[in-house]
Amino acid sequence: MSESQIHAAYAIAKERYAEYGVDTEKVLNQLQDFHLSMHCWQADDVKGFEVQNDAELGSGLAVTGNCPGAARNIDELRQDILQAKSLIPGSHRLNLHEIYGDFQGKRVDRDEVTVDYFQSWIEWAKENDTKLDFNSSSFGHPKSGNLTLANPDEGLRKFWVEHTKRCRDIANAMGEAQQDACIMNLWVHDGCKDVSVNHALYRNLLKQSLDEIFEKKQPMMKDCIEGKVFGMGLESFTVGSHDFYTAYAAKNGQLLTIDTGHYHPTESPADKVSAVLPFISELMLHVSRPVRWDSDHVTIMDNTTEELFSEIVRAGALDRVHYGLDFFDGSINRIGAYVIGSRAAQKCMLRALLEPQSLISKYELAGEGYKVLALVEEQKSMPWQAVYDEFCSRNNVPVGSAFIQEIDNYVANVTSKR
Ligand code: RNT
Ligand code: ZN
Repeated sequence: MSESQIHAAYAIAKERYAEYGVDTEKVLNQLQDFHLSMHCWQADDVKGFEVQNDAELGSGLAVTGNCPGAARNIDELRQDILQAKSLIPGSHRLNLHEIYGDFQGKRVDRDEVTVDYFQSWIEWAKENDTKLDFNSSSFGHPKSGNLTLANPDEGLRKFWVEHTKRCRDIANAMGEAQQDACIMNLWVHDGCKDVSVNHALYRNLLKQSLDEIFEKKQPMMKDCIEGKVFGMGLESFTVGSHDFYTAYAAKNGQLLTIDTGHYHPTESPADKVSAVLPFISELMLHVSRPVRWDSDHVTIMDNTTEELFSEIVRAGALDRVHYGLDFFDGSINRIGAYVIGSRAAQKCMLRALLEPQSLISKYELAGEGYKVLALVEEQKSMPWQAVYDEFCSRNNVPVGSAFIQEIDNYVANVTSKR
């Protein structure tokens, strides 16, 4: 499609939305202000750069697929992230896990990590106009086992408490350097494979660990806590369940992370937005795609993601949500995975923003149910895609599937040589 065709299609879309009282120029500005936190771990199948670490990923997580070209070191990962970003409209953050430190060939255990190992990331982020978010890493380590922060072995529990405290220091330093709070996510896999009777013990231990971890005030970072239904190999019980963290966050003021892959298949992550926002100040999202289980497939425009973003917009909560991605598919081109997943998330947000909310709301409050249904249905076939094309064009990134050619070139020139 030529530039003039893109603009012509947009002009028509603009008029059609205006008929419903929706200002597409305002929406384009809102979309420009919608920043994803791109997870670094799609680039290398969650391996990270620890020198000592040849442990399996484990801890309830699994990556499948062996598409060639994965990033093998920090330089390759940075190059891949920049390549992906060049194909995604807008400006986006980068979400690092602790295992992605710049360890320079040194063995640094998880309870020894300091901001020194993230200095080069802070500089890289500044040079590339990118803000950083952060995660403590409890998986893929000889001490990971089935229990970390909820471990009855005091030595092991303290090891992971120390790790997580240090991660908060690092996140705070990142926040200071970028003059914008760094969002640090805490997820631990702790759970049981089979029938177990000490659930209360584990949950009290997790609470105790969290109390210790969050004791220190860290003004330039925000803590978020992420629950889950189950992990592979830990199918029967999860210490940090959604209820546990919702209660903890509501009581203690942390952010709650909603990972779209972490609920029962018929449970709606979208429905949680308006349920928890009266009690929880802000949310972090992990936008993912569970296929039959928490498989972390690449985000697409599915009902879950569309409904989730619509609920955020309808709740007037755009400024109370942080939008992290969390998928890792090793079976397809990894840059392609970033571009498809990020664009899909943006499209879901765009459609949510284009909804003529005040009109529909008026009908609903007047008891005119069929009009609500009619308008919500009608939105599905409105020309939102012309608005997205215009957004890509204004951001100087390929429109539509034209990014495929760019990725092919990158494979030919870069990743095929790895
Ligand atoms: C695991 C959680 C967690 C991880 C990342 C790597 O089920 O979703 O967020 O995917 O931290
Ligand atoms: Zn997650």
